[in-house]
Amino acid sequence: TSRLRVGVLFGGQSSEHDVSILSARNVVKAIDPNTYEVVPILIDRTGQWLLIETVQGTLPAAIAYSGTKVCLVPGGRGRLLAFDAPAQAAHPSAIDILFPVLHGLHGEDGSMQGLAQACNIPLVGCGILGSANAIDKDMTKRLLREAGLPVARSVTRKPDQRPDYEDIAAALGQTVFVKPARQGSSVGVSKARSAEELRHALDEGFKFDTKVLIEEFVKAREIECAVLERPDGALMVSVPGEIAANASHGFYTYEAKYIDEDGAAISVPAVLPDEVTQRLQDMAEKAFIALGCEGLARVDFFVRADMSAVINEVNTMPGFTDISMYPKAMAASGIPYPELVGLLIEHGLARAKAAH
Ligand code: G1L
Repeated sequence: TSRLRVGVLFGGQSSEHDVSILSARNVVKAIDPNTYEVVPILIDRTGQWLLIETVQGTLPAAIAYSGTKVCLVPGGRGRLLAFDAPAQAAHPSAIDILFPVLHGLHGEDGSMQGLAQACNIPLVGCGILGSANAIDKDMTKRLLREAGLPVARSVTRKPDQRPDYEDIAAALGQTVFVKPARQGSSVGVSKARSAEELRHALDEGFKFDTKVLIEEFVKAREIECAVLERPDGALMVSVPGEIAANASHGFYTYEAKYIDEDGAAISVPAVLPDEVTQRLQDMAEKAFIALGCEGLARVDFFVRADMSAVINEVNTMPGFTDISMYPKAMAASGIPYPELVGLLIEHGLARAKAAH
């Protein structure tokens, strides 16, 4: 019997291209070679898909940007077409499931999930709805609020709806954060404590999106829970982890969260009273359901000194190297990295089966 072929899609046209390659190498190493055959597909910086040759199933440390140009066939159940190849060259074998390891542009906003759906191929992780809901901080907050979950106060603004600082300060306090609505990382996020700073913060935010959130400042610890949907549909929530405060930034920069992630900045489990841990886990599960997430998501909280909490965001493609928060929190909850990767693939396959 031949092994199922897992298409690991990585790279991408975003600033997080290199992070994606690092994560993909971790994922590939963790996939059980007895059960699955890894088919690495790199999206290069121009958006081109390249089928990468592996040496004994291992992705090379430095990816040479060459390979066979391929595309997925709409309705093709994972069939790949090679193009720009010699006419006599055989097309590569079909893949059985797509494992996206992509950030930013079209990776986690539902686009890639829609592509998988249109191509009739099973996919690991959230589907179109959960991805699209979670990528948009405005939609996320509306859905969480409607589910009775706590979120920070905020207003949403378009470029032609620039607010007065006085009105904002009256509604949300002197210090506010401006965030692009649909940006996976902290890119374009800034703090404002005056009319002048608010103007600059909005200019900055609107560089990245046509919709920004102006949010109250919440003085709090950053606590995160990993949620996993098992292949049978049962939800499991990890112990909470904590991101250590970064004194020099005051909030988490893209670098601090993804690249300088040396394990020291993360502590799992977070030190919290048991009843708080339970309350956060319960909220994490409800948030996962409220947004229509599937497979996995990381739910991020702000927890104040009085132990009141708000949900900051939900990430459907969290950091995923073996030292990232999601895998660390799952490992601390009894699911080591290779088992986690296996469960996610099984979940994707089981969901596709159930849909037919
Ligand atoms: F497919 C999963 F398992 F859902 C999945 C895919 C990708 C989980 C986490 C990630 N993460 C990333 O792709 C990354 C954004 C951290 C790499 Cl850049």
